[in-house]
Amino acid sequence: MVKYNPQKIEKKWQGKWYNSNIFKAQDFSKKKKFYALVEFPYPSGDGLHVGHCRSYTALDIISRKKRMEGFNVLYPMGWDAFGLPAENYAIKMGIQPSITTKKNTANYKKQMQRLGYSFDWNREINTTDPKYYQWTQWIFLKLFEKGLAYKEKMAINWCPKDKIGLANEEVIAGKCERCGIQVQKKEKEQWLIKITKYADRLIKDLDSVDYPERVKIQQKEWIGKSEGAEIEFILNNFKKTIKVFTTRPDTIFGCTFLVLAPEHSIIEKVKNSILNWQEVEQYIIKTKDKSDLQRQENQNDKTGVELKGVKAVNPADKKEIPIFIADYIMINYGTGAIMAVPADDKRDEEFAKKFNLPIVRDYQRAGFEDFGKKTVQYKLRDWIFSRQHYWGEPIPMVFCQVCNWVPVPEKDLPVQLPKVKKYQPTDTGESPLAVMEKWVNVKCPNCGGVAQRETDTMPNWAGSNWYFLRYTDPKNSKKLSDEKKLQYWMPVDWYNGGMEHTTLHLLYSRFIFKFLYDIGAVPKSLGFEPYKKRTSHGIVLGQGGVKMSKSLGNVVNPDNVIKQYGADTLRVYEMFMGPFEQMIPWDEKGIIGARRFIEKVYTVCLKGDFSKPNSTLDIQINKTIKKVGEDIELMKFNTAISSLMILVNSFFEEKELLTKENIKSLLLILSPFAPHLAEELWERIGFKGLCSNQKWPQYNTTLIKEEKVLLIVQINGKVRDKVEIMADKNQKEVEEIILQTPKIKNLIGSISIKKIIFVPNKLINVVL
Ligand code: ANZ
Ligand code: ZN
Repeated sequence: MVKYNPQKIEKKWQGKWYNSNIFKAQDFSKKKKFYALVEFPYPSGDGLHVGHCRSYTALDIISRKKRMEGFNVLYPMGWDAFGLPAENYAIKMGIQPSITTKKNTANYKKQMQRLGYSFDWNREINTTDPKYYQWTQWIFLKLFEKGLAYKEKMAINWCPKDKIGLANEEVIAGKCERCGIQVQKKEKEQWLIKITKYADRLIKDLDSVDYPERVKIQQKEWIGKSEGAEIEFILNNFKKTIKVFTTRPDTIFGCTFLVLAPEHSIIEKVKNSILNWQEVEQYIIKTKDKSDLQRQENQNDKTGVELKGVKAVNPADKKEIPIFIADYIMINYGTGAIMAVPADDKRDEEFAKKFNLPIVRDYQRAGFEDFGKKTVQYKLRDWIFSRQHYWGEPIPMVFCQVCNWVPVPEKDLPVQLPKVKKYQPTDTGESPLAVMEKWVNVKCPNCGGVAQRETDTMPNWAGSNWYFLRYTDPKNSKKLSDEKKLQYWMPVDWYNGGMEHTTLHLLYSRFIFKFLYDIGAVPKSLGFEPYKKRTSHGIVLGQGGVKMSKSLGNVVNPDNVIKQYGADTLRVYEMFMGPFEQMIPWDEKGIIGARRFIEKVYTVCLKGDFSKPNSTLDIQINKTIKKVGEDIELMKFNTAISSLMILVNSFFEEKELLTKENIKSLLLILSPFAPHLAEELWERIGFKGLCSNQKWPQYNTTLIKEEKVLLIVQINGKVRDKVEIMADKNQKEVEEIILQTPKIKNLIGSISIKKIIFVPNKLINVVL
């Protein structure tokens, strides 16, 4: 027998698959469609990560099974290629980001093909391709046209060393992600997108999708809808009022002072009456250096300054109360001002204690609407859409002294990103594009006068907002995608991606889809949600359970694993390493185990002589077909593989009784996991066609009639109950059942369980 040689086998089958285009998704096929999506990667210089492989392998298995079940599957891949690393590399090495991107994407593609993924490469997209970002820009124009994109002066995160504006996600614990220096706040005009207008729909429509509960909760908390009231407090001696936002208007009689965010605009207006202005100004300046996170974290040690000489009147009891500024109040939530009720609010209580302010405990409760105007507040902010970076989509807007901001006419899209010599940001914090006079100076599209292009570019998220639509029609030059093709392919049936994108990409793209729906750019019949089902994989940690990172030198490169063990081994290992949604450390021993399993399959299939076609394995095979099929749908890949392992062990024991049909069944259900091996054995044993093109096997229901067993339940060795359960349940499943029965629940009460002894199909003993 020829030794198992994955390098040879895998290359051979990848060639056959990709040359014969068997993973091509057919537009308008009569078959039922299935759209499987994984988050497309940023092609970094480091290449594919074993963490990527977990997500891609999982949906590859699902896609392969769905094809075998007769679906017309769309499983596409592309590149989310704008972003900081390519720009940083350009700054360091002087190499055009477009050149590094090209090199990196080619490498990623090669790596993915080496893993045998069944992507339809005809539909490859790249967010940095002008033919793609033309439509990203088009969406921006539509947002502007509908009043959902606007420019406003805002405090942004500013790195004084790199002279660059940073997105929140680029600020790590208050420091610049690039150089580690303390980030400051700087006022800058920014483009914002009114995602807040969609806040309610983004909450409500979650009811109609199949997402993990924790994803729904995280999105709802992030949007942070809170119903409350706005109450006006009159400033004595001024013709002015301060509005506060409160969720507890009933506590107004307990309000003994007001607190404003240090940035509150009233301060400037009453400045001349503030007796301790110097002290107040000092505090305002100090606050500027703190990030929102630091302000919210530093909750135990409250700081603040009274605005001496200015007082407010509590509208409930008409008493005069002092006003403070303090950094625990955020300017961009509610009205940026609160009525402090130290008796009922912890933060206010701490503040009152520190500043010796009265705490009134037994006060009269007000009715919810006695002083209030009802309002709704959201934690969600409008989305800052400007970056002072080079490597992003140019924002297609022109500034004219006469006409103000004018959109670039649609026919002039794309606004191409010009090549620049220097990628360094400028001293003023403008993007590197600002110094490209030739590019910047244009005629006003409206009046023909002198005008300048917007030099800010879009954030990373812009290209991924709508990429799933482009896969349905990747080469369309007239529209972002053809209506009929959208109609056929959308919505995405199954989308897998990281938990870290729950409040970023996943929320942004749901919003943009709703917007495109509203303007009729996607067919109305599709409904409001782009993704029917969302799942999340747990990240892969380094050996020993620490995060994989370059500095620790524990990053596993899939290329090396493939070289040493083969792609099928890597695929099987990544799916076997643990429950899919859990974080799992990499384990070299586990890889070896996966390789042994693959070799066992190889040996048992080729050694069978099929001389005594008299199998006793039919029941187990049918059970395994059922189990593997169901487990794939539930993403219980690890238990699917373990039942395949058990089956292969039985094959070994019954070697001389194996039939060709037995082997055939095994190869069919193995092929989504280890597709190269399955193809090779399929061919060598003499079956016709490609294994990947076969029908998913049906199991024979009469053969696997579920048996029931009577299980004895003991506590501390004493028989306490007998329960009838399905045969072959594992310990965890049985525990779940018996610990829920009232009898056992009562007997255990709050006593802690020391251990559980389990004899399959017979007995479970709970030791307290
Ligand atoms: C009086 C009060 C009494 C409050 C009480 C709470 C409890 P959520 O639920 O998160 O919306 N608040 C309002 N604006 C704020 C801001 N800009 N920065 C910091 N805190 C702010 O919280 C709303 C409550 O948070 C509001 O209700 C206000 O304090 C505070 F027993 O008003 B409350
Ligand atoms: Zn003009």
